Amino acid sequence: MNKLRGSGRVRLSLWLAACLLLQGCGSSSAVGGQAGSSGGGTGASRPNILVILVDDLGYADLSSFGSEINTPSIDQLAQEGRILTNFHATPLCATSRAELLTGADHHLVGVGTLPESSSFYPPNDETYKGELDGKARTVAQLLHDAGYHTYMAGKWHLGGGGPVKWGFEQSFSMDYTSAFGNNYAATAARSESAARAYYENGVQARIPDTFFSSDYYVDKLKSYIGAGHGDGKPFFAYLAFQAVHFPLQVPDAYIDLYKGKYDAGYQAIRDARIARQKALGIVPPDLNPNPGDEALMLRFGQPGVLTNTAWDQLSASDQQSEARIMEVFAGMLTNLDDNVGRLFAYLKQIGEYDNTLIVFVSDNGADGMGYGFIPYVDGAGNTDIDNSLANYGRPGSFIFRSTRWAEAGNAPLRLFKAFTAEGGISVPAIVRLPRQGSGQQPSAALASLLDVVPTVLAAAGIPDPGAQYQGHAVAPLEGLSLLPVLNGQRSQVYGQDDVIVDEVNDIRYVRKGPWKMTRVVNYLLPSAALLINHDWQLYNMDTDRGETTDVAAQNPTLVAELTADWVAYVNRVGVEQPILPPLLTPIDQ
Ligand SMILES: [Ca+2]
Repeated sequence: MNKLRGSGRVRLSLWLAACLLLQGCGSSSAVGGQAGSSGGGTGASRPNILVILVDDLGYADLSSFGSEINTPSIDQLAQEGRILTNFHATPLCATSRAELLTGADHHLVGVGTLPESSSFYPPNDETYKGELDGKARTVAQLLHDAGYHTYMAGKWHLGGGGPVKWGFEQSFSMDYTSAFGNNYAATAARSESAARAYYENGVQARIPDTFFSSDYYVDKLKSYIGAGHGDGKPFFAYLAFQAVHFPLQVPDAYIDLYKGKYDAGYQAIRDARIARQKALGIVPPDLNPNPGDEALMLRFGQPGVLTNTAWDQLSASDQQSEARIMEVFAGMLTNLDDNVGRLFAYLKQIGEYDNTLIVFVSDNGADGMGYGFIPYVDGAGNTDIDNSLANYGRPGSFIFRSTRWAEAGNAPLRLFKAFTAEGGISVPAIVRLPRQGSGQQPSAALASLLDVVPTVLAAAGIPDPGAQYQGHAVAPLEGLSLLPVLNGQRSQVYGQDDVIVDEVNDIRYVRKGPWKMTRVVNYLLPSAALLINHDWQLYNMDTDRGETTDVAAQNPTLVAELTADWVAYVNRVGVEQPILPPLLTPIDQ
């Protein structure tokens, strides 16, 4: 057992403050629309539905979105289907999963905040427990009722008794409230502190010593699909990878695939991604990238650099560490892609691939904080993590991308996960319709996770289920089906007067037409009051998706209008102010 170097008390307090505010404190720590004409159907022709959710995958991390990382199976999906370049999630994990599965605003289904930050809200406040509540109704329940098999493998993070309580007839999941965990099986020789329990169909499961999360989840999903295959029922399968959330880990077969690829540093990688994005049509050729030099966020985790430092200002050893972290990340993503390919190959083998609607999406932008988080096994700052350079990505390590790598992950957008800047909420999204074999040009239609359930139901031929379920009131669907856009019948999902609003832990934004009003707060300010009173910023998304020029001061009438939209949202969904503890000054100031 190693004691981490540095100021354990302050580091621990920072971690506690940040993770309580944001997300991701594991319990093992001692400190605790309208349907289009095609795609729908009834009876035997009903399509299977596969939703693949990646955790913390950035806007620019897939090669089809401009990355240098090899993701050929996902790229093939994009070539057959359609890339959505203007697709939005919430800025954090659980809130996005609530919207993906229920089609309702996350506040209205018990997930106003994450399970980890429910303590910032009054006890027993149903809106803020961070778990699906009695107002929730999942797409799995609706599809199961309609005669679908329903399967899930992966990260749940919505509490509420887990997938077995929410319409999944077969499920394998990491414990129901955890945001992350060791991707390997914990053994006496490996890290116990990041280990999680796993549950299969509601019963705690024993995982093999050979467990690696992405490999195992796909194996499980294949076994579920195979067991139900041939009885005439279509399936709904939800594959929710732990990858590529921290800890960044990958089996040895992938760990050196990208050796030396990141030695040129953050800016070179980010610039190259932006150039490819423009060539691929992911972003307009005249887009002005966010400069990516904001000092809003200091990263305080180890290993890795502690600030928003430029590459050439890093020490040689920090460069070596940072490059290795990104090599591991890239290998982890290629492993995930290989697993996606294995699942596709299996669906083709059993003759089901062509009749499957496939939705691929991330739950939020690339993570750039790390939360200063190292799992501790006792209250004295002791850990069993081995973060020696040679062990990065291997069992027992616990590493994360730094701020600068996250900016590259979200190129050309501003900031990263946990912000309502575009880098936190713009996510890669790909949809392949059943029998679609030749892709279309990327769609820039504004869309969000709230649109997935309406799209799935429309494809399955299930009418809008309204605001009642099994005799009680539930939150109705809020989004629209994407099928008209995916079918090429329409170019936009939403009109210029439609308003889209979100809030998590007092982080917020309002979208209407080309306008986006948002607040970018610094969680590490010493005073929580500064966090709450931060000013709105205003950007024109049509001309400035890089969020480079705040035009709020020049548009007071517009700010007032969007503020009224915000207040209406607060009243509609019951937004409450979090009760924030005093935050601490970063350790390197
Ligand atoms: Ca996430």
